[in-house]
Amino acid sequence: MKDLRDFIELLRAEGELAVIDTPVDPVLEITEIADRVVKAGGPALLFTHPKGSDFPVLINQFGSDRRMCMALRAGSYGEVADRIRTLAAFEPPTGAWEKVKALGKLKDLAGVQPRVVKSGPCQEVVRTGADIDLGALPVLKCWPLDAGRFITLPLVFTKHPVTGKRNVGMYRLQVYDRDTTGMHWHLHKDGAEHYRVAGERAEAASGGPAPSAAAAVAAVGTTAAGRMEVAVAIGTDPIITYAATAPLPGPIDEMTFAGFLRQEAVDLVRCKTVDLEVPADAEFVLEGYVDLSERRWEGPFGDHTGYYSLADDYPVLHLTALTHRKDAIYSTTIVGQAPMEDAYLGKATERLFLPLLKLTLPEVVDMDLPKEGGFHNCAIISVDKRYPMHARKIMHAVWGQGQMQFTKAVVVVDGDVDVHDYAKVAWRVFNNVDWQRDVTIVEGPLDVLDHSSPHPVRGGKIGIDATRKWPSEGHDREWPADVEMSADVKTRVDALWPVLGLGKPRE
Ligand SMILES: Cc1cc2nc3c(=O)[nH]c(=O)nc-3n(C[C@H](O)[C@H](O)[C@H](O)COP(=O)(O)O)c2cc1C
Ligand SMILES: [Mn+2]
Repeated sequence: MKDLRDFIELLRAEGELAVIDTPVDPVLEITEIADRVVKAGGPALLFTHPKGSDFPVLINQFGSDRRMCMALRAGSYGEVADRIRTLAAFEPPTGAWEKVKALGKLKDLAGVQPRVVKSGPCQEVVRTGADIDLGALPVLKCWPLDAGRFITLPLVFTKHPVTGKRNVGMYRLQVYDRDTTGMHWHLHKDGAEHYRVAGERAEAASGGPAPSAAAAVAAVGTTAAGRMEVAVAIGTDPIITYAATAPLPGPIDEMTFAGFLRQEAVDLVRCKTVDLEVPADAEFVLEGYVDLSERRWEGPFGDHTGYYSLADDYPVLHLTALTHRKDAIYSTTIVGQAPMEDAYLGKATERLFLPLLKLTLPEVVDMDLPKEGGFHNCAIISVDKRYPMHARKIMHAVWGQGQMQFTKAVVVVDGDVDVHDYAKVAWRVFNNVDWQRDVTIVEGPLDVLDHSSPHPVRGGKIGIDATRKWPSEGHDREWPADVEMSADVKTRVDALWPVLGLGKPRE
């Protein structure tokens, strides 16, 4: 499997695809259909006749655990997490057998760096100048109060203006006209950081505020005219699409991560009008630039919090080329009230990044990021508690950890609690917490999408310590035991059960 159409064929063969030939409007109608289907656990949808466009629309490709795992080439999230854990273990080989195993790990990493190839199907059709028309694409208007049509599953490629390192992030694009869109990279994201550094350098070059040391180095991906180049791929191998959503540390190339995940290097092709490379097998590619001083009103947009994200000023992407396959398929998603398709992308991240979190926090047993909290509003974390106030340490570590910094509520439970069983978590929280002693409220950065704080991008966060309290934590009273039946009685009743006439035994 190397591209989106291979995945579509796999979905078809596995009974995971419904093809809809009836003409359907990308304005609101596809949303209503896809919303009903994802909430019912239904298949991926291929609309062959979206109204107003010759290109078919694929939606809900990731919309179940099974399809998400198919995209990851794995039987379960755990399989992928295991590969990441072994890779991250850094254990020096000891015996001969260990050395052989270490070689296997190295092989895992060799050959996963992206390679640049001469040509690719994403450039079968090249449109420039007046031939560029985003209106030809079946871009969805997702929700009634959306400001317009939004490209919702784009892979945005930029290079760091100083280091030249590539970043790929998924940032939605509001279509303004034939050849301009919004560029909704949030303040904290890597694309926005590239843009910030490029702006700083342009200011220094034009004799503005004090030039930074960085400005002395030749610029990468920026032109003299105060622009930063951007390329956008739409419709790729789903593992590449997933990689663009993954919360990797800035310097790590999402395309190398994708290569590692699929155990095969990603083929990239040079863009036609900008100095960037994009997946050779993509369905569509937008090439262009953002002006370093231009901003335009973006949004509102029905977002994955289940609310409309508020309109704000964002950079503008100007297209210099639109390239695509001859029979390109437009790949998209909708977000809104959970569960939606992105819940499965989020679940994959929760599972795949747990082993990486455990590298610095080995006492963490498990974590659950409820989709109802949009993955950044709540984290439930179980911990093998080793010293007084350990739960507080976990809270602060989470608030200092990459995109987990946005977590508005961190709930810490003991290591024997199943964090995915919300009823059990609620039982522990409602009974174990002294609301005066066990709560920590802090202030810090918030996700751009938060609407609850009186100020944008900063506000309050809560940590709840729902672990059993120890005398060394100032809890001098006895801590009661869980009410549970003893194992020998359970075994006796198991044996008795068939003759009691009470139906199927309890799980
Ligand atoms: C469907 C979908 C849409 C997203 N839209 C945006 C967006 O518009 N702006 C944004 O900053 N992040 C958005 N994200 C989240 C980012 O893709 C995610 O934080 C990613 O890690 C960013 O990459 P980066 O760390 O390289 O900046 C979206 C994620 C998904 C799954
Ligand atoms: Mn990144």
